[in-house]
Amino acid sequence: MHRNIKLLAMPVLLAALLSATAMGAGIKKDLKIAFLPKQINNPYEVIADNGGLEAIKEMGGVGKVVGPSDAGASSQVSYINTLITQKQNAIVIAANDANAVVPYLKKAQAQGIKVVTFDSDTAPEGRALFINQADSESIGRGQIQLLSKLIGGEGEFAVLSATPNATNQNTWIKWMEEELKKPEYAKIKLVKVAYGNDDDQKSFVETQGLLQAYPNLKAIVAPTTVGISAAARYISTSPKKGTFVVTGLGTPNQMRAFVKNGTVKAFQLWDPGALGYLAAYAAANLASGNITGKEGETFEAGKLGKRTVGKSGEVILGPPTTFDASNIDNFNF
Ligand code: RAM
Repeated sequence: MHRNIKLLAMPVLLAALLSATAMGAGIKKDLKIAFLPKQINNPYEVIADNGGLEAIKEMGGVGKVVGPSDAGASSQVSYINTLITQKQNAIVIAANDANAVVPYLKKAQAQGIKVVTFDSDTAPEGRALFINQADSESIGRGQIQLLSKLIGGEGEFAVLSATPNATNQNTWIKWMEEELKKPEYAKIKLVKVAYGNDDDQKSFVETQGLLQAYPNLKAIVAPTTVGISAAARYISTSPKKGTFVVTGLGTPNQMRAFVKNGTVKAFQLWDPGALGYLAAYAAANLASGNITGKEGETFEAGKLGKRTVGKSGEVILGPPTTFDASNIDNFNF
C-alpha cells in the first residue's frame, strides 16, 4: 500500500519538478521587483511592463510598475529614490537618459538592490544587465535596408526620433548613419533628425514641420512607436498618402489601420511583452544570487528558455520582425 501511494505520487512529483524547472527554479519567493518604464502611458512600455508582471507572477514574486508621464532625462529620479526607500529587491528600468539616472541607480545597487535596464540602457555602471530587444547594430542597419527598398534606393528622408537623450534611439540612429555610408545608398540622403519626445502631439507637429521644411522629402523613418504612429496619422489625411513613405518601429496594433488603408507599407519591431518578461526573469535571477551579470553566465527565463549573458552584461531577446499587409494580422500586440 505504502509503495503504491509512492508510485502514484511519482508522476505528480515529476510534473511539479518539471514545471518548477521551466518557471524559474532557484528563484527566491516573494521577490519585490519594480518596473520603471520611460513613460507610464506609452503603449509600447505598457505591453513590456505587462510582460514583466506576468513573469513576476509566475515566479511567485511581487511586481509593480511606477514611472513618469514624460520621457524627460531626469523624470525617473524621484521614482528610483522611492523604490530604494521601499527596499525593492530589483529595479527594471528603461532609461530616459544614459547618465542622469546613474548616480541614483548606483545608490540602489550599493544597498543591495539589483538593477536591470531594458529597452534603453544606461552607462554600464548603472546596472548589472541590459536586456536588449535585438542587436542594436542590426536594428539600425535594418531600418535603412527597409527604407531603401521602400523608396527605390534614392531620395531625401528624415528621422523622427523620440527624445534627444534616448539611449536606444541614439544608438540606432548612429548605426543608420553607418549603414548609409555604403555605396549602394549613395543616392539616399538623411536631411534631418527631428525629435517628437515620444509625445504623440509633438511627434505629429514635427511631422508637419518636416514636410513643410523639406518639399522633396520622400520618407520619414521613426524608430519609435509613438513617432511612427503620429507620422502615419498625419500622412493618412494628407494628399501624400500612398506615395510618401512612413516606416520605422511600431506595434502591429497601433499600425494595423495605417497598413490596411495604404498609408504604411512596412515597418519593424519585436514583441515588447517578451522583452519585459525576459527582463523580469533576469532581475529575479540576479536577486536570487543565480547570476551576477558576468559574460557567459546563463539563466532560465521561463517560457523563453535558457539565456546567456553577452558582452558588457547584454542579453538579447531576438531578431526583429518586419510587418506588412501579408503578415500583420498574425500579430496582436
Ligand atoms: C517607443 C520608445 C521605446 C522604443 C520603441 C520602439 O515606444 O521610445 O523606447 O523601444 O518606441
